[in-house]
Formats: sequence, C-alpha cells, structure tokens
Amino acid sequence: MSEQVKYDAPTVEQEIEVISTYHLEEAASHVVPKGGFDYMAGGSGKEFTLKRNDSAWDKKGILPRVLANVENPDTSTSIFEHDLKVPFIMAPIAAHGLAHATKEAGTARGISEFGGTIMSISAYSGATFEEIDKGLNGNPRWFQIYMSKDEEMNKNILDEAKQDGATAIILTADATLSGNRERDITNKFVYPFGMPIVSRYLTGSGENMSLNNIYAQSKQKIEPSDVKFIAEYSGLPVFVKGIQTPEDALLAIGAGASGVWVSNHGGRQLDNAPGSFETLEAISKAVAGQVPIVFDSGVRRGEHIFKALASGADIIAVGRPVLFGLALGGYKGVKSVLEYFETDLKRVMQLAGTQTIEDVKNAQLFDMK
Ligand code: FMN
Repeated sequence: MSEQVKYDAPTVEQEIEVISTYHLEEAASHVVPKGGFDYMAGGSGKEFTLKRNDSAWDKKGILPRVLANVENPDTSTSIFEHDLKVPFIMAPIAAHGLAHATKEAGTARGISEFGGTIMSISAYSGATFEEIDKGLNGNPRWFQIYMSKDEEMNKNILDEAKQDGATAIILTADATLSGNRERDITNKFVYPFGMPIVSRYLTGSGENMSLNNIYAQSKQKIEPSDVKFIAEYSGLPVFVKGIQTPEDALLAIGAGASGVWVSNHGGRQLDNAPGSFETLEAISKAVAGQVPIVFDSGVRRGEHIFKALASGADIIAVGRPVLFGLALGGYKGVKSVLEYFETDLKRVMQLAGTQTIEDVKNAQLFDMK
C-alpha cells in the first residue's frame, strides 16, 4: 500500500509576507509534495465541516466602538501559570515534517523566537521531545496525548512528557478513529517518517503507516475515567480536546478536566458537524467560567480571534496557518505567521475600541442572521 518511497519536504528558511493566511495555503500547495499537502489541508468526507469552520465566522459581526480612548491595544493574557504576550497558542499537529525538513523543531524555534506563547506537542510528532526542546529553548509546552490501549505505556508517555517540561496535558477525544479523509485515500497517503513518541505502542515506527492504521492501534474507547487517570497520574491540568457540546464540556469537568478545548479537529473528523465557532457560545454559557476554554478550528484572522474571545474562549489555538508558514519559510515562516496574527489582532482591537483582552471578552457581537 505504501506509495511514498521518498518525500522531499521543503527546506527553505525565510521570512514570509503574510497578506492573509488564506494565501498561505495556496502558496504551500506549490512547495509541499501533494500527499503531504492534502493531508495537511484536507478534511473528512465532503469537507462540509472544514468549509463551515470558515463560513461560521460570518454569523457574528464585530461592532466598532468609537470615542473609546484606545491606543496600542494590549494583547497580553494568562492561562494557569503562564503569562502570554498574545491570546493564541499553537494547536497540536502531527507530522510537521510533511511541511518542512526541520519538523516540529522548526516550529518550536519559530515559536520561541516569537516568544510569549505555548507550543502544543502532538503525540504523533515526527520529532523527539529532545529535538523539539532544542527549538523551544525553554518556552512553555503542553503535551497532547493519543492514548495507548496499554495503561503502562500511557504512564511512560506521561512520565516523558512531564520530564520534558509539559505544564498541561491535552486529551484529544474526537479522534478515536480517523475521519474519512478522501484525499488521503486517493493519494494512498502514508507517513514518510516515524512517530518516536508513540512508536512504542505501534506495530511499526509509524513510517509507511496510514493514519487509519495508527488510530486503530491507539486507544479507541475514551471515557471520563481516562480524564481522571491522566489528571491523577500526571498531576497536571488536563484539557479535553474535541468538545462540541455543553453536555460533553460538563462531563469533562466532572471527570476532573481543568480546561475545555472546543474544536472539531479542523473538520478532519466527523463531517457534517457544525462550524466549531457555532458551538462555542452555548458551551461557554454551560462552563460558566469554571475552567478556561481553548478554542480552535478555522482561525485565520485577527477578527476570528476577537470573535472567539468575545464568545467565551480564553485562549485560541492556531493550526494550519502555522504549518503553512513552516512549509514556506521554516522557523522564520512560523514567526512571520505568529507576527501576522498579533498585528492583525491589535488592529482589530483598536478599530473595535478595545484596549485589553478583558475588553474583547466583554465585547458584544452583532447577530448577523
Ligand atoms: N489534533 C490533535 O489533537 N492531535 C494531532 O496530532 C493533530 N494533528 C493534526 C494534523 C494536521 C495536519 C491538522 C491540520 C490538524 C491536526 N490536529 C490534531 C487538529 C488541530 O489540533 C486543530 O484542532 C486544527 O488544526 C484546527 O483547525 P484549523 O487548523 O483549520 O484552524
């Protein structure tokens, strides 16, 4: 079944001009091998949810407040023990080596050079903790776990993540098997390199394996007791990622989650789910400030960050745009994308008349329906 004998990931390191992150996808499609590009950009099924993650933003408008006495808005915020320069962090993403030869270490370096944010390390990373650590250069990191069916292996992985300095664990609960990724099936996509963090529980290293195969070998029956186990064993705050309903948010909190991560996995799992942004407000009302909410899926502009914060999110996670930045410019490209989001958010905050992130959270959005 394996198709990709050789995979030529981009190697260029350069700052990139980000007019909008939408342009980055098109540009990346010219430098990333097709199988890798489709894996990164694609969604599941007819890609309804992938597209809906974008159109969902149109449902709410931002009301510009004037005479607001705002200058040089302050984008800083905090979560748990971390003071952040911006209210956005890196989402956990597998196999950055598809985008760039420096793999997750390149992303990590871009993040550390930008500073003041958090990298989420995927269990399906193509780089080791040590390699990523060098790039991160002391910057904070959270670890996202795909569990093994074997509890001892889960303990080992959590031990390693803690040793590496993870300050929170993200339990991804919406990917107990792969969504129907039609692009990957058409391309006969298999990972061109291994996954050192989880290879201990796979029948191979991950190299030449399909996502379907890897998910099938990971733990599929995820339930509240898994949240409790991770929280108790690691002693770290646990986010449950993939929450799309108020009921599941409360279930996660009841099981010991210290945070709720609203996401539909970038439209890569259950197709025909609503846009992630459409689910946020009801979840935030149900959570009612008990724990912080991280939001992702479809964030491409400063306006999106603003709307998610104003709808109850505390922190926003960015995914594909950073990966496309990595493809186009290595660590420098990652930094350029993060700088774009910071600049764009500041502009939106100024024009909306909001000086601080607290002001953004209190802003009233306009119902466009
Ligand atoms: N989420 C995880 O929890 N673990 C993963 O290993 C993971 N791998 C991903 C790989 C790719 C190429 C992409 C695009 C997403 C992946 N995600 C993973 C989902 C992201 O964490 C995040 O939910 C998604 O990228 C948000 O959608 P957006 O990038 O379109 O904004």
